[in-house]
Amino acid sequence: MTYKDYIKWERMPATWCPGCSIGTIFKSLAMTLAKMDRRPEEVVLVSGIGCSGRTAGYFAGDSVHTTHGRAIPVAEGIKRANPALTVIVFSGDGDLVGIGGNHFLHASRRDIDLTVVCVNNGIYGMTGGQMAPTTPRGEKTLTSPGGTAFLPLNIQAVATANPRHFYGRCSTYQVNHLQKVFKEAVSWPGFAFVDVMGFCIENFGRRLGFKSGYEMLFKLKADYKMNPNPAGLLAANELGVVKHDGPGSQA
Ligand SMILES: Cc1ncc(C[n+]2csc(CCOP(=O)(O)OP(=O)(O)O)c2C)c(N)n1
Ligand SMILES: [Mg+2]
Repeated sequence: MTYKDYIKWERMPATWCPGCSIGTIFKSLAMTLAKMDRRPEEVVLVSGIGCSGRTAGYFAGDSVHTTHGRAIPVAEGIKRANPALTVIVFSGDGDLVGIGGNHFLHASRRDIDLTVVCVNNGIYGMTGGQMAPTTPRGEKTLTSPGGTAFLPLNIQAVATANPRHFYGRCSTYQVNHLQKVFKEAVSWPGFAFVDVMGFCIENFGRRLGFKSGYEMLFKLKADYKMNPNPAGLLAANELGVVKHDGPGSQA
């Protein structure tokens, strides 16, 4: 198995803009699955709507491209119907914690055995770069030209509110760490949320003054530090894993 076995090459090139972070994140997931020797037919990939949601169409195994915000409940249905499958949700921040936020709350509360990969580019990318619940305060977007007034949703706090939890924060820059956390999340027997700091050059970065995706990648390098052993929660600028494998909500 190599990462190439998980990608529908006949559909390439992808619709993603040059310099987008989604391809790196998808390739990292494919590399992880190859290393874990999970064959494509053992995996189902479920996406919502958005640029990140297009991934379902490029996965060379069974996949579902659901409606906006509904990837998690569809994935739960698949997992319940066939618990032997590895079910992975791969979608955007707007999709998973904006419109789909209620499903995130309750699937994590019920500790459904899913891996959720959230491409966190801080924006509604596909629709032109509107402010999302993940947009950092003060940043200019299509719908907040003077800078957003609001703090972003604390995804880590929501994910770790449950006694049993797995929350990973990764970045598109640190791909070895990203693959390590993907492996841990896929192996975790319960709800695992991986918040991947990505970026959108065309509908967000240019408005902020970046000239290329490459520049945004190096901003991620500068902004985030690795914390291999967090004592409690990760600080806002830290990458790592926060997990607790105590009794789940069903125990
Ligand atoms: C019910 C519904 N509401 C709104 C939309 C319009 N819409 C399409 S994609 C999207 C945002 C996607 O943002 P995100 O999930 O962050 O993905 P990205 O494009 O940034 O990867 C929205 C609001 C829709 N398709 N369906
Ligand atoms: Mg987004």
